[in-house]
Amino acid sequence: MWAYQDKTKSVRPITKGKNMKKVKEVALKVWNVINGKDADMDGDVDIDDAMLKAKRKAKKKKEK
Ligand SMILES: [Ca+2]
Repeated sequence: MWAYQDKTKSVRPITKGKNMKKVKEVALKVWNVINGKDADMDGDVDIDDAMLKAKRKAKKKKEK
């Protein structure tokens, strides 16, 4: 009885939740790259992306 309860109560929802979390994380990272938030594509939106975007903007202005 106890073993059965443990299986249905904890094992399935935990694995399902972890997978969903990973899928959401990956989807968010891909989305950030697509819409330009993650400029250096390292998976994080931080100051490095802002710096890279500023550099790209400066370069574009110079070329024109
Ligand atoms: Ca980044």
